[in-house]
Formats: sequence, C-alpha cells, structure tokens
Amino acid sequence: MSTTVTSPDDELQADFDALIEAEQRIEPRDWMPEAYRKTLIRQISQHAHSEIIGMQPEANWITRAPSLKRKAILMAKVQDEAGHGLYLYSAAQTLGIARDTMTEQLIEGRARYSSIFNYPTPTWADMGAIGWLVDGAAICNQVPLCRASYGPYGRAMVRICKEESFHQRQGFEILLELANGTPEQKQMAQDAVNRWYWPSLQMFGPPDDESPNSAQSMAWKIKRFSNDELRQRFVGMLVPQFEALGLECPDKDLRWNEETEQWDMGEIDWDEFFDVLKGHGHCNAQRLQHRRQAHEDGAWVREAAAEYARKQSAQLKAVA
Ligand code: BYC
Repeated sequence: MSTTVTSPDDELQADFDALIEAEQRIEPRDWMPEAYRKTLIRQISQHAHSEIIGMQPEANWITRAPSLKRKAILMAKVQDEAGHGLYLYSAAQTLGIARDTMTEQLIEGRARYSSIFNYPTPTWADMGAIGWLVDGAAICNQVPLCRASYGPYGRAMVRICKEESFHQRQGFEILLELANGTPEQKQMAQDAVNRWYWPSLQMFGPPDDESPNSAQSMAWKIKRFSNDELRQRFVGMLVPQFEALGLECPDKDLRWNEETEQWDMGEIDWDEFFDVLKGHGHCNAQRLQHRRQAHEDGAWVREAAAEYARKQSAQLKAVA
C-alpha cells in the first residue's frame, strides 16, 4: 500500500491555500509563502510612500488657499494623508520590514510611489482636480483592497477609504464652485481637469496584458479586480459627474460600447507613464529632494524621541 508523504512545508502551504480559498484573512502570526510576503511588502510600502509623497502637491497650496475655510479643509486633508502613510507603514512592518528600511528605500530613490504625484499644481483648481480625480481613483482602487487577504492591509484600507470619500467630495465641491463661477474660474477648472484626467487613469497601473503582478496578486486575493477592470469602473463613475460639473471630459473618443458593455476610451499615453516611473516626470526629482530634506530636518525629532524612550525604559527597569 502506498502512502503520500507530505513535508511540513507542504502542510503549511495547504493550510495557507485553504485560508485563501475560504476567504479567511492571513494574519501576521500565520505562515505565508515568501513570495506572498514580498508581494505585500512591495505593494504596501509603495502605497505608504504614495500617501507621504502625495502630501507635497497639495501642501504647496496650504499657504495660498483662497479662504480660511478652504485652508482648514486642505490642512486636514493633507494631515489625513500623513495618517494613511503611517497606518500603511505599520501594516508593512507586521511583515518583517523595518520602517527605517522603507524610508531609506524611498529617499535613496529605490522605491516606487504612485506616478500621479510627479505632476505640478500650478493653480487652485488643481486642488479640486486632485480631490475629485486622484482621490476618486484611489477610492475606486482601494475599496476592493478592504477585502485584501492580508488582515492588517485590509483593515487599514477600511479607515483610509472613509477619509478618501471626504477628500473626493471636497475636491468635487471646489471644482463645482469654480465651474459655476466666472468664465475665468470655469476655464481654470477645465484646464486642471485636462491636466489630471489622463494621469489619474494611469494610477490603476499598466493594461492587464502588461501587468506582470496582477495574476498572482489576484490568485492570492490581494487584488480583487484587474487594473483595466478598475479603470473601466472609474471612468463609468466620472461620466455623470462631468455632466453635473458642466465640464468637458478630455477624452473625446470616450463612448459606451453597447456590444461589449464597456467604455471605449481614447489612447492612454503609456510611454509617458513608463517615463514617469523611470524618474523622468515633471516633479520626480523635486519630490524626492523635498522628502530627503524633510527627513534630514527631522533628525533631531527622531533623536529626541529615541532618547526619551531610552530614559523611560531605564526608569521602568530601575523601579522593577
Ligand atoms: N505608479 O504589475 P502591475 C492617494 C508599477 S495615494 C507607479 O500592475 P501591481 C493620495 C507596479 O508597482 C494612493 N508605479 O503592479 C495620497 C509594478 O512595478 P514593481 C495610491 C506603478 O502592484 C495623497 C509595475 O508598475 N494608491 O490616494 O499588481 C493625496 C507593474 O504594474 C503604478 C496605491 O498605492 C503607478 N500608478 O498593481 C491624494 C494603491 N502602477 O512594483 C491621494 C496600491 C503600476 O513590480 N497599489 N506601477 O516594480 C495597487 O493597488 C497596485 O500596486 C497597483 C499596481 C494597481 C498600483
């Protein structure tokens, strides 16, 4: 009689597969394949860096917001983004990577962050376009991530999505006010939307047939939908919102296709996208330089916090 010999690793893999199959969450205490851990670190750290770098284009307008109310809202939004970065760095730390390592990878230019944050923000309407389009795309991408198979990532996403919804509405409202203002204000809103529309579609990542990570990430239930599926969903959401704003969609080829029941879109400039990923966008160098400077300027805060923690722990030991 023959028996099937299984190694301890096979059993662990089988337990992991069963958890994924049953839509259960993988938690930091659970065994996981090394490739799953690495994929999560790649995506979560990139996501965290995006939140942190993403503070810069909007922070650029805090001192120039057109009213006290707008300034308070923008400050709250930018602070929210810092919070998102911190939840996500914490989620990545549960996978065994140190915060310092992730920071080093970012400031040395070895880590990715979303392509979208390498575009400039020359007018106030850019604050509206970022909130509406960039946070809008982020929500579309992140709502399914609330069901990501890795517990700490999915849970961080729930809170982040609630805050992103507020961000998206405040952006829409800025644009609505401008679109209903003077002809110059309406034109400023249209120009900003023209500049942010295509990069916001690129946020979802390359087309499915050029997305090397999607298939495995979907099999592991980290990603729930493909890049193109989410891009479709996003465009479908925008169409009635363009009408409500009274602004024109920059994609003149956009059509609903009755046969495929999909949006046929104009050509997305993927050469530009890959160029930005290589570091050649308008603001790549500036964003990294600014982050590096902020890190250096904050050295004394980190040193003071470490010294305070050292004294606290010495005091506790003395009492014990
Ligand atoms: N930008 O195989 P693929 C926010 C890379 S912040 C740069 O499809 P995957 C906000 C990709 O990493 C929220 N790189 O990859 C903050 C991969 O390269 P590597 C930002 C991109 O991972 C402040 C390669 O291209 N959201 O909302 O399966 C103010 C091939 O791609 C991009 C997130 O970070 C891109 N756009 O799917 C306002 C979402 N797209 O890593 C707002 C979390 C692709 O192999 N991330 N690449 O060297 C994800 O959902 C997924 O990682 C992606 C890509 C859909 C982005």
